[in-house]
Amino acid sequence: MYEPWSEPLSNYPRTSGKVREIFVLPDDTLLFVATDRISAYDWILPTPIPDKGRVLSGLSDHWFDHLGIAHHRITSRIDDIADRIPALQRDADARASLEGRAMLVRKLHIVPFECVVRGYLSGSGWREYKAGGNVCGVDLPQRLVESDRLPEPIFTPATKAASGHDENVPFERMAADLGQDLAGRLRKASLAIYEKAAAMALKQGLILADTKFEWGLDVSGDIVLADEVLTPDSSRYWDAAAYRPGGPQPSYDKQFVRDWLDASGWDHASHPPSLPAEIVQRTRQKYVDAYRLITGREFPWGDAKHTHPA
Ligand code: Q0N
Repeated sequence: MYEPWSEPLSNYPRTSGKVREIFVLPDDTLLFVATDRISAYDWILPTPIPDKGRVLSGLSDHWFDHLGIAHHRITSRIDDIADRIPALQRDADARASLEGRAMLVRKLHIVPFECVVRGYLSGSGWREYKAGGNVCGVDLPQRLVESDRLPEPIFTPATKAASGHDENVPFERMAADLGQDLAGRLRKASLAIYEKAAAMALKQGLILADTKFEWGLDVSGDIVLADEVLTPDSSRYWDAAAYRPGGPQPSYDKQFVRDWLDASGWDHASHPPSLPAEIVQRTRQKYVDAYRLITGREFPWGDAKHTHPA
């Protein structure tokens, strides 16, 4: 995929994630770029989903605007970003391709735990519960079924595995590493944000089953919300009208992709196949729908050129 923003940023140190790029600017701020790459079954698919990065970046912006909590964003405005990057001032194509998907953020000391909050029993939480009746040391009632709502949201931290899957750990492990005070502040703030976001999502017909926060510390030692927040990539959103506990729930955003891959005969071991245009467009529409439901606003990067492919 050709990305016009890549060349003008090529002089800055870069860290590539699965679906995003982070550049370190000379003033030690970071430029986050949310790409249109999509993952499924731990693979990056060869076919991007147009505007996926803008949807996710716009959702992070929305939550940073409304959560009322300290966060790492400095600006998402492309003109403010270009003010700090000389090569962008001379390259309108690069600016256009970055707009809506780039966020300038403060460099923080990132806390080396994923701060996961679960309101429902799914994914690794369900697997742990089935095996041992608890999740990250939190005891749960007996006879819960997959995707059940929990009696109350639980905090289930995980360590960041360098490659592959994060490892769920007891809160006591996090507290031993970080200190009781910091671990307690992170748990309290993570649970509070989840509660607020889940209530807002439910009013719009979406269940926020779980979500993963990444926190940093500023120079004063205050906790600051980092990374992307409450996006479909960092969270499980389910359609409330279709919710049926007792089995896995369809993923709001990626279900067309997973269903098509399942039917394609792909073995999950070799490189994944390209997606057909129809699957791409239906998946894009799910992301755009999620943006509208969650923010209450239309996605500002229109549909026309995508819903009627040439
Ligand atoms: C940062 N990532 C990738 C670990 C890494 N505000 C920040 N300051 C300094 N560093 C980072 C941020 C942010 N956000 C974030 N790398 C550096 C995100 N994660 C993904 C999961 O594992």
